[in-house]
Amino acid sequence: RFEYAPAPESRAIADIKSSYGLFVNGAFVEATAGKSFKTVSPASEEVLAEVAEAGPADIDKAVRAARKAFDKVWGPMAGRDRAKYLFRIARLIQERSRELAVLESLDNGKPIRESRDVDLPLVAAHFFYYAGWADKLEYAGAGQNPRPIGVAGQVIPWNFPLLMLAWKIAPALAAGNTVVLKPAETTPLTALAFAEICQQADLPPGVVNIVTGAGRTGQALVEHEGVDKVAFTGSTAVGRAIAKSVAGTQKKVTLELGGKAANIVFEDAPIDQTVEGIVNGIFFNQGHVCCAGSRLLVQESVYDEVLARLKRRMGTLRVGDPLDKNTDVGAINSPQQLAKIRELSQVGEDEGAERWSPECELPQQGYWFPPTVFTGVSQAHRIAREEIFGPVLSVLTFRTPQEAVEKANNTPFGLSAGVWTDKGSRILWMANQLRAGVVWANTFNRFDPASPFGGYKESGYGREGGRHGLEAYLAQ
Ligand code: TXE
Repeated sequence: RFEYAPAPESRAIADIKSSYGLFVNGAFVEATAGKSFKTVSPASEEVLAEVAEAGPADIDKAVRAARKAFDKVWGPMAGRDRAKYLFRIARLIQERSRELAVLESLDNGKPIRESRDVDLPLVAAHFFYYAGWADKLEYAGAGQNPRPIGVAGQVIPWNFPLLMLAWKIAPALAAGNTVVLKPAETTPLTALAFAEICQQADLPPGVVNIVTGAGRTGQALVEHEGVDKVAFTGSTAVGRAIAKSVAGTQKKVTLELGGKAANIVFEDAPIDQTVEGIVNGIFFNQGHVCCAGSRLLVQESVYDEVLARLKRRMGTLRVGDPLDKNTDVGAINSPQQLAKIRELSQVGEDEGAERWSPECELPQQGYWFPPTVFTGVSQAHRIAREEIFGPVLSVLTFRTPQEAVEKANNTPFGLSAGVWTDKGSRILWMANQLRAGVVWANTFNRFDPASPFGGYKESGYGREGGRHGLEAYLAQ
């Protein structure tokens, strides 16, 4: 084993305060009812900070501030001037990226190598990309004279806290909307650091408001009558509840929900690259990824070889301290998520699938789950149908391309899929057959601000990213 271990990234650089207020109308304020909650590092269970919990009165203030900023400043502003603010925000994110990466890894549990090399560069890239659109909206597909919708109420999850914020805020602002955003209750810190960046960038007060809290805060936000557009990323159950609660109102809605992606390996696939892609597909970000390649479909003729190599590679993954630059798999974000992963893994065993994990020592403190693979999985098994949202892979087999397509599409979700083959014509055929918003070929979990992302079926509706991502923030 490779034993070189550089010093962990210093947590001091994150400069965490002991308590945080809400960010409303350009300033940090206390919650009206004085309530707060704690955010905890999932790797150590240490309390990182006390964070204000927004109630209905705070949501009302934030939505009013957003409305005023929309009517008086941001809506009427020329696109080229909005672009200047977005470029400034993008550059500030780059300047503060080391600090933000450490903060993200502490609050979320993800390996620093991922927050530093994947999340933060993509966060900045989204602001740069949408800054470029702000003065070119007539090409965004909403007619010659595109208009913003108004106040956007945005609710995001905990798996990519700052990146989900960028996916939501950058296109909304570029199109001329103002925003009230609620980060997830287990990962509020980078959204609050982003609020400081808005101040540094001299963004007019009220254009961005950050309201922290749990589900009921999110519910109060999406149900507020001053919100014109709702954007949600999270569980299918909550997405469904939100769709119901806004039905019959004028609010526009986009939902990005769960997934159960098939990662499909044909016998002619380049084996080394494929095994790396399988590992990246399911163990990246501890599998807390809506488009994770959680169902591996392997052509029978190469099953033994793929499984042997996959297990060998899994044995080299390092699970542990998110701030250690050698860590491959970090901490599970919360005890609730850990309980869900444990429960579904137990169901997998009970239903007769065979469970395997490499030997690995898990830390005593914190929330951990080893990289796990289930073989002998059939389509009826719950671990082949339900989103586990953890480092757990279910393996199925197929003989023909047609069978691969049928199995891949046999899911209530339709967010993403992967195809591994040497044959170009097969990639195109598969991409057309698969009911998934994104189909990767000979790669997985690759993102680009210019590419639209979103699902079919229970994975939600609407697209984020690219020109399509702007349409959701423009009045038709
Ligand atoms: O999600 P929730 P949870 C899936 C994944 C995971 C499961 C549960 O399978 O195991 O969902 O995760 C806010 N009105 N995904 O419980 O509850 C909440 O505060 C308005 C997939 O964390 O959906 C948080 O900010 N908002 C997914 C956000 O919704 C409400 C990412 C997401 O939390 C609300 C996350 C309500 N009634 C989980 N209730 C993906 N697509 O990437 C909660 N919230």
